[in-house]
Amino acid sequence: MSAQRLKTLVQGLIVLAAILVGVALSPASAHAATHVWAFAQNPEGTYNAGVAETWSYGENIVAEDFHADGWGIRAQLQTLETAPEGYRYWTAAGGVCFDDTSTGNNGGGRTSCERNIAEGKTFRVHVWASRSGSTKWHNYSPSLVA
Ligand SMILES: [Ca+2]
Ligand SMILES: [Ca+2]
Repeated sequence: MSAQRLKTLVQGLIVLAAILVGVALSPASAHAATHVWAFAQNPEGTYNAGVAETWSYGENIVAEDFHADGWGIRAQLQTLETAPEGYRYWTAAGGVCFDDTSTGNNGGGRTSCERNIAEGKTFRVHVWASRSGSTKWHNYSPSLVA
């Protein structure tokens, strides 16, 4: 190999290394959301009934009812699906996770529910307040990729 070709090869490797470092440090991968939550609040935003959280790794739900006000907190995961016609929609995935102020007290007042979403699927958590079959204050977290 001539000195000139060796020099060209080394320069090429330096450029390649710079590209790889750039990819590794790109903000898109460094700041991808891995944990999201949603609050069940009244429309005025003056009362926060509870929270539901989920994670992109493990996809479990943690629900917490904040007040002994007669209303419990329920939460359920939803996955983003594509209809044959091409439109997208959210659909419930897995069971409903329930917490009230007399439940989950060995977990700091929170109730954990084990869930699983298929790898690569987009999902979110739906939270709402419920009492004797009535529901209110439905809310949805930002989405995550499992
Ligand atoms: Ca409550
Ligand atoms: Ca509780």
